[in-house]
Amino acid sequence: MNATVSSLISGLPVEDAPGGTIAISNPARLDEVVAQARLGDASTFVEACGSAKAAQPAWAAVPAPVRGRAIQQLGRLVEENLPALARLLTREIGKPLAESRGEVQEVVDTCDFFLGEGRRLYGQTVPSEMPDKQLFTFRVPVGVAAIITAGNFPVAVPSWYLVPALLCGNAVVWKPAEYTPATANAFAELILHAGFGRDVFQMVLAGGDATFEGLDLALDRGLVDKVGFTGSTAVGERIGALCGRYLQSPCLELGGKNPLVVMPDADLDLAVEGALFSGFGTAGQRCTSLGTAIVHRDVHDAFLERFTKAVGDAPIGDPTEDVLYGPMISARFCDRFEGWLELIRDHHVVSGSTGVGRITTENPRHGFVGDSAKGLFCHPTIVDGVRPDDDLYLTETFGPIVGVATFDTFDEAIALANGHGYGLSSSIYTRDPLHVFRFREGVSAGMVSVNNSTSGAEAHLPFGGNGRSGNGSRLSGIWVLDQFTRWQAMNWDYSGRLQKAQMDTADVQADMGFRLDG
Ligand code: UN1
Repeated sequence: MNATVSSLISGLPVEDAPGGTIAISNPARLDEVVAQARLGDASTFVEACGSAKAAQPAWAAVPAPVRGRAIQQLGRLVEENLPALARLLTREIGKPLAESRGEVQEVVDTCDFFLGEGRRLYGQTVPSEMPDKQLFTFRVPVGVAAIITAGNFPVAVPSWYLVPALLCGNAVVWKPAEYTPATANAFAELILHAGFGRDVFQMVLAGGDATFEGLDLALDRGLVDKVGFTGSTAVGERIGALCGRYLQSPCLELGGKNPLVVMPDADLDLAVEGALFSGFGTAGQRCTSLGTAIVHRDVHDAFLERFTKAVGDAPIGDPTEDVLYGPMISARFCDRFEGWLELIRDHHVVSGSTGVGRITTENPRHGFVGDSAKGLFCHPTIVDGVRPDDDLYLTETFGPIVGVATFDTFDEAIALANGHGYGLSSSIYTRDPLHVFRFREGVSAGMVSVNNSTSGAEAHLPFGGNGRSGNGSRLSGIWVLDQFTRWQAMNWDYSGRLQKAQMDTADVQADMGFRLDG
């Protein structure tokens, strides 16, 4: 298949391409074009927001349980199409098939959670301080949500926004990553077949600059009420500043430099397994990927030896085979990763593969699965001797590279876990509950794993970070409802009189001078 895909405004493909046309290659076989994408521009984005704005009130008027039914149908459609969507995802971004299936399953899980929320979406009844008066709270949809997502999780992470946003009665404009248009198009088709109105869901394919310009215009015209963004910290800062000008607080899910602390009492084999999965799964291109393993001096050498062996032995290559990881997502990711390898300094000790950088015929990887010359494959790299003043310690390096730092005291471990300023995910390997709770209290991350890797969040726990990882917003589970609804407070006075709060309120008389004998 070599489809041409376009923005979908009110369910119809946009035929022109003011933002140009790009060809997306399979990163594991660069000579295979997966799709041609026609890109829109700022006005495409604004048009989509306008259509969504017009459609939103009618969608909000649909009873929430009925909206939940559309979510249910979407979940079933995604489930029925799971193998095809996973195969496409693997072709477009090179994620190993097992991971791609897991990612599509995450969409199903998200739908399964929110279909029931359509029958809850609870507000509260609250007692009034006066008689014959009742207080209530209601969740009210925000309006139009503009959702801008990255391509490393081209369906799971978008579903974390789109599913609850739609369930809550919002209309949505989705701008997927421009390097995953085929997967985005397939997901959009499933959404459009699930029973939502055609105007309630819009998809815009566009480059970053055009999207930013379109977002600014749409905000200025009052066509966007909420922005959701998953991507880099640098872009998140710009989006946060833009939304702030319009008195909006976006939902920002940004980068990470996720620590994995190995205590001297840890099960070292388990810690190595966790470090392997979270450091190198998805070729390290997850926001939850392991950044630095922070290892107690007493077990450092044993950990490093086992980790180096595990990484050295891991099968890497063709993502349709049983591999730890496949290619980089695209040439852009590959080039950027090669740049980050320059952060390795003389005091570092490198291990994990038979080379560093691109895997090529001249720079081969022992045991490579398939033909490395066909795609954008990179060696896994372990960098030991990482220090808190290293650029490598401070920088999110989106790719297959893991730093290793050493500590002596628990306080040093906490300082290393937090010192880079990100705060997304974190992990500790220990058998001591005291260490677990001290770590949870001390670490600045929004997510903490105990004897588990930094990645692999389940779809119904709050997902999000602090510091450079986000603005405190949380996705998933019941917590994301606060992103896509606003609380409306109502009071109803049926006394037939004007009862003034705080002034006309009855009091109780206590004998405050009373004392017990003795
Ligand atoms: C991301 O990298 O943007 O927890 C999200 C995980 C996945 C989601 C990662 N379920 O690793």
